[in-house]
Amino acid sequence: MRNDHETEGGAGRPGLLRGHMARALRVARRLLRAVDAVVEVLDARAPRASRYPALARMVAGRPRLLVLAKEDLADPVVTRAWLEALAAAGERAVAVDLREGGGLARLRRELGALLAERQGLRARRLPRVMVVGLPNTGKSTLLNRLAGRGAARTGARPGITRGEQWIRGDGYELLDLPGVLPAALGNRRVLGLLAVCELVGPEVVPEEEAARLLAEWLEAHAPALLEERYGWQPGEPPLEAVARRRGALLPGGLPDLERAGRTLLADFRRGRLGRLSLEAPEDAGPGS
Ligand SMILES: Nc1nc2c(ncn2[C@@H]2O[C@H](COP(=O)(O)OP(=O)(O)OP(=O)(O)O)[C@@H](O)[C@H]2O)c(=O)[nH]1
Ligand SMILES: [Mg+2]
Repeated sequence: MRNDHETEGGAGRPGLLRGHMARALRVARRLLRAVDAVVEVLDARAPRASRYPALARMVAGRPRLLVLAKEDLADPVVTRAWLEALAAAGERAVAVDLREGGGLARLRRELGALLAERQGLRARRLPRVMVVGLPNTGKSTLLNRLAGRGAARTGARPGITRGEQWIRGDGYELLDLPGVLPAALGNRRVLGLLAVCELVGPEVVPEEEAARLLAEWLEAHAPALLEERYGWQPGEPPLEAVARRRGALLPGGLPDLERAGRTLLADFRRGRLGRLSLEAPEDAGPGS
């Protein structure tokens, strides 16, 4: 599967990573040999954009399970299509709602099957599983779910986990790592999608840019939603409709597009716009 971090090159230049992320990549690389399986956590709303090729390449050849987290926020029909496309590409993949626990039984089964393929570790020690992925995808929440307790710190913004931590789970040892950002920062559109999903923060993509991208996406893919929720009329800039409907006005009555943008992003991120997927497997590129 094509991944557009690659198209503009340079992914994996550690010089551009922040300190704890560069460290996380080094730790992941070093511990890769010591783990029996790798769980790669993606965002179900943007499974292509949220897959980081440097990580994918690094773990290539290791028993691997892809987890499409935040399934509760994604379009279920599109998620099913992703799971089928990934299966057809020979990947093990499951979709989970880590808030409510949906899909966890399946995830446990898949992980068990993956570990059962590993030979020679039975009875000698607990299997070790490394959890990798972009910031804020839900890695620590997943670990807590698997461990059955709140052993790892989680939070609603990228960059919560700062160092590696082994956690004893239900029959596994789990390694939590900080999220690692694409270093290339090359493809603005991919980054924009990540920002809309809050996998990268405003220091990487300004909120205004993320809001503009989301507004354009909604206009192209879900105009009825804009009409219904914000009274948007075709031809009108969506953020103006949001501003008007929410009373986000500047002195003089002009629409406050910055505030409208923040509102729109918050509505999307909290699932108030319904379950939306920004990328479908058949799209030529991320979010197109
Ligand atoms: N709606 C929804 N929210 C989720 C899900 N999984 C995780 N979250 C939320 O996403 C946010 C990030 O979760 P974390 O587990 O801290 O993410 P992380 O990947 O460990 O993040 P870093 O440590 O910053 O790399 C938290 O607010 C979680 O509650 C999910 O399946 N559905
Ligand atoms: Mg974490």
